[in-house]
Amino acid sequence: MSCVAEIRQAMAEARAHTLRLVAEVDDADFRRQIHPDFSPVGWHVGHIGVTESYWILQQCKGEPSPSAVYDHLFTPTDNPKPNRVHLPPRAEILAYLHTVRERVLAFLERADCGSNHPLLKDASIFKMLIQHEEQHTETILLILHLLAATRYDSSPSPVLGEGRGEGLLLQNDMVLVPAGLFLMGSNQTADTLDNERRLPTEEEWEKAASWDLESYRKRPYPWGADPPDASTAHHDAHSDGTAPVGRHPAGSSLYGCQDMSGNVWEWTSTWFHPYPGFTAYPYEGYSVPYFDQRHRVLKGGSWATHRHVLRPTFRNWYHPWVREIFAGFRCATDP
Ligand code: AVJ
Ligand code: FE
Repeated sequence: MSCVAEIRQAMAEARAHTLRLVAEVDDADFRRQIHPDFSPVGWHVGHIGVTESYWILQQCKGEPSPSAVYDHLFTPTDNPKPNRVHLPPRAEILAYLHTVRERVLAFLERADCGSNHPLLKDASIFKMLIQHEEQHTETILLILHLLAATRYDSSPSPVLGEGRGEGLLLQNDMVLVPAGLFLMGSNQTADTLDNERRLPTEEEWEKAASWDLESYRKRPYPWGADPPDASTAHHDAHSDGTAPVGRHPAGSSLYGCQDMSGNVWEWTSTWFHPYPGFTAYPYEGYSVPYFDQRHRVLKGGSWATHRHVLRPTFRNWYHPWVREIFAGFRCATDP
């Protein structure tokens, strides 16, 4: 299996990242709940291991769980947040993580990416687990920031007051992003998470017509009869109406917008909802419970987002009142 080396490498990178962050935390902070919305660092560490064990050792390999106690402690639906301060010793959690990883790697060496097994096909479940760990490392990092803020005076420095940004902002004006078509979501099944996958049909375009500007009420070329003009050309569309389409919510770097990814997550006005044709993967609980009209989508990724998770189609989500994540706003308006 040719993908093994790449997966092994990415897993090692994610784990090194996790362990490097955890090494900075003392034992008291490891189990401290610094904020009611966020679990202790140590809980995230155990949860990373239990998730890996569940999907690879139990679901793929068919082995019994190495620890029913850990399963209970570190499965979010089994253990409510306020209770997550009651953790085993750090060394024990780290040893558990190591044991699980050794067994997972042994399985990976013999795994068949060409298999039709829904979890193993194209190494999907391994790719999901790498992104799972990296999402938790971003959360661990924000918890480290909250912990540090209790120790140091975090009130704004006077130099950050008035006038800041005048020399920094290269461009303060609004940028006109002409209406146009783009591919929303992804059909790269193995590399993405369930909520960003999309394969709508021509029929769905018609249902979605109410979203759009007057000029896009018609089906896009080449589905519709009219030839495209420059701004609507959509060269990737399949004429059979199976290509994904959408209206961009915020703009595009092509038109002079800056810092579109990797600085702070951008809050959008979009409720986290399923794209047409949504299928839960690898389990209902990953996205479905959050399609509740109470979570907003964030796009782009922050400075703390690992490249395994950084891509234009990635959809993050939080309750709109959450202030501790590495997020900001991009101002946008209709012309
Ligand atoms: C998408 C970052 C909000 O951390 O709760 C991790 C990702 N899902 N384990 C979260 C996730 C299951 C999720 N966020
Ligand atoms: Fe998780």
